[in-house]
Amino acid sequence: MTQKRVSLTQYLVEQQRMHGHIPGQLRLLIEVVARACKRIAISVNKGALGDVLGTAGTENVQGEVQKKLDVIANEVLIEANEWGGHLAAMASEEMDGIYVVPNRFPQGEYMLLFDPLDGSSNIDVNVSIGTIFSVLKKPEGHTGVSEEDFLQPGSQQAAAGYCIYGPQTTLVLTVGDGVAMFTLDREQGSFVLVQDDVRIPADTKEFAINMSNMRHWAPPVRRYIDECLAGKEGPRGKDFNMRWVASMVADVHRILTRGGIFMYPWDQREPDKPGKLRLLYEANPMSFLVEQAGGAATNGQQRILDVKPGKLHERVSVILGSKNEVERVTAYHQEAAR
Ligand code: P6P
Repeated sequence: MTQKRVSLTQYLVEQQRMHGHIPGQLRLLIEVVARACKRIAISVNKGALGDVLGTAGTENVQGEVQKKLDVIANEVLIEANEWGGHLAAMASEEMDGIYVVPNRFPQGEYMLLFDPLDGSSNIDVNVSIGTIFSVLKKPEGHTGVSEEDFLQPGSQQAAAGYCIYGPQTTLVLTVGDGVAMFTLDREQGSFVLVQDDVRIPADTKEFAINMSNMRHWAPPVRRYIDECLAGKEGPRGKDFNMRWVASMVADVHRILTRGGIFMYPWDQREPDKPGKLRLLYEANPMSFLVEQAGGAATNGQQRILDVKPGKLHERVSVILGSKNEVERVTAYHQEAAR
């Protein structure tokens, strides 16, 4: 007798009944985001057949060339979420400022942040990419909504997740009560629970970093990677494997699935930039997921979820994954700072 599969909707309703973590507006928000991800998956899966590859001929706020799918994914998320009455505003890697829900729609108490399609450099070469999203509550007592309302530390997130468009289309979600994974059943057209209570092993033998930047790293990162490369004969006494998909969603999904450490650290190429990845809609949601799965996430100095954002598109150095490894790298940074 095959086990009865639990849909995303049933999971959310049962979580609300058991734990009360998921008020109606938040459940609606999660289901609308999941539906938007299904729409995005359809475009992603068409590739060249859907005339969605290549660049859009525009640049985003980061000065990066936008891929057609970046723009499509952003529009899908805006259109899917703006009418529901659950949101006050949205923020996206692809938009300079916040998107306030138009007056023709009711305003809600939540704010949605997203990287609509992370890993864009992989789109044209058919490597897994994903949508990353983060949910904050609008601060109490504020009439209207402003960019300032978004500048909350990641510890304030009400929910976070991503949808990875790979061999499977899988939605990974936390509302602060562990991490669950839902794979899209294309015949039913719905996300189905495939793993509940995801756990990251505290130790690992696998690191993920872009090795081509080695000469630019700060000493603590260099020390950690050198020790991994020294293998059994070195101070770690074990051999390590390396992975780098150059798609954060794919690298994080591997770590949630089998452990590992992911690093995109500060490097001296642009010393004023704390790191490449964005705090609010990449590092914070991924850090929330990783911590909820028993892992750790720091910027080398402090817990990423404690970082107080100064601006919407702020960047941060990211070290996340298996707890003991993240703590080791962070300790190396703290030793170097002393
Ligand atoms: P690099 C994708 O563009 C991204 O923002 C992350 O998904 C990924 O981890 C990183 O950049 C890859 O950067 O410098 O290795 O291409």
